[in-house]
Amino acid sequence: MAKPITCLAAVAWEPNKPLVIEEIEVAPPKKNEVRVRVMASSLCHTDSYVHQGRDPEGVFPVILGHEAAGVVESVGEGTSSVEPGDHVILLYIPECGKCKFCRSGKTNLCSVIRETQGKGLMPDGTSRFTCKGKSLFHFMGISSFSNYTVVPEISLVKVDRAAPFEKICLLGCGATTGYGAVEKVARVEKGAKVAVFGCGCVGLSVIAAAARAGAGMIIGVDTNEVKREWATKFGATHFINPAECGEKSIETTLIEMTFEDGAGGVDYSFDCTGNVKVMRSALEACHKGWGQSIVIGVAGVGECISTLPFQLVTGRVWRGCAFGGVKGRSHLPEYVKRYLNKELRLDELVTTVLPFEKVSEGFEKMHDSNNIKTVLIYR
Ligand code: NAD
Ligand code: DAO
Ligand code: ZN
Repeated sequence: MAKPITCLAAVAWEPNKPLVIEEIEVAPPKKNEVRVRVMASSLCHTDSYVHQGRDPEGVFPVILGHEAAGVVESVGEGTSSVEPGDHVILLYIPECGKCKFCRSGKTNLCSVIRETQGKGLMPDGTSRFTCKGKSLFHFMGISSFSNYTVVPEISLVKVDRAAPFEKICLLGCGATTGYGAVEKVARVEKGAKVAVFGCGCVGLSVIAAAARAGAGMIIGVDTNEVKREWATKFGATHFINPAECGEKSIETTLIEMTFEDGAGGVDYSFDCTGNVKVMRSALEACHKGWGQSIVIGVAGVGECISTLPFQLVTGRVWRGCAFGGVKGRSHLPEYVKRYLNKELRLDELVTTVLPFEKVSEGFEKMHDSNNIKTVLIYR
């Protein structure tokens, strides 16, 4: 029978106050739960957004972190898909395989633990974390800024042991989101014309996936000039900094660049910025009759998107996806294999590696325009 573990975690006691490395207690996993030793966790904007108190549904005190890989330490009763020692990636979108959403075959948005996960609790409505006599909330069902965490069995997936934790943690969110959006949502075909707005980890993964799909034209768009070289390195055939467009809008520029047989516009566009104005440009840069724009970026709470309805009446399609439409337990083992076979690019996306205790420095690094991904390594 597993016992409580005492370990270190970065605790966000209050919004917008520095994270504090504290000694915490992690309770044993209950029925259908797994306790995981976190080995690597990368930083994502959602961690920072919630930490800053910008999500009104964010609860504190909390252990943040949701993009992670580790080793199974112990399993609760009834757990059958993993055992101690297995290497796993943690999943903020679980996959139960049984709920209405999983059974539909139309979405990856498994909803069986949605309510408790959204409240920062495990499915039984309680927390597994305690610090100084206080219960701490879980985050996105993961809480990886801790040496140990407990997650439902449906919120992790066993992967090949040959894969390095400090790279495959990116498959827990950013990289998978980009690849999935191209392959599972848009289904970009050979020769297609693609525009990618925002060339961070997500946008670069979109570019790499579009290149792999054989897209004929891949146009990276970013306001940060540094991203020209990054986009090109990942497979963009063109790059535009909107500042270069002068009086013209970025959408007009893209329509002109792709003009052929009397009409212009891209077959697929992807918003990887989270800026609602950019989302509109991305839609309006699409080809009349069939162009699809995929919203990936997460906008600020309460922000709305808009366009003229005529844009949709004339056949452009606005879609969105979370985690690239990828079903974690069904699809991620294959993504890990593809990484090991050098068919999926993760290595170059990791620009900073820090010991876990320097997580606050990692948050600072997110503002550095040369930084793509910061990975925390755990001892
Ligand atoms: P990032 O900050 O590393 O990259 C964003 C890029 O957009 C930067 O290079 C920035 O210079 C560029 N940018 C900003 N404003 C722009 C503008 N007006 N025009 C063109 N480019 C502009 O972020 P990331 O980690 O790549 O994530 C991208 C977005 O995707 C974020 O909003 C993130 O929250 C979201 N996200 C969504 C999912 C999902 O499942 N839907 C998953 C992960 C991340
Ligand atoms: O099922 O209602 C639901 C919500 C599922 C999670 C959606 C996540 C959206 C994007 C995440 C951003 C980056 C971590
Ligand atoms: Zn489900």
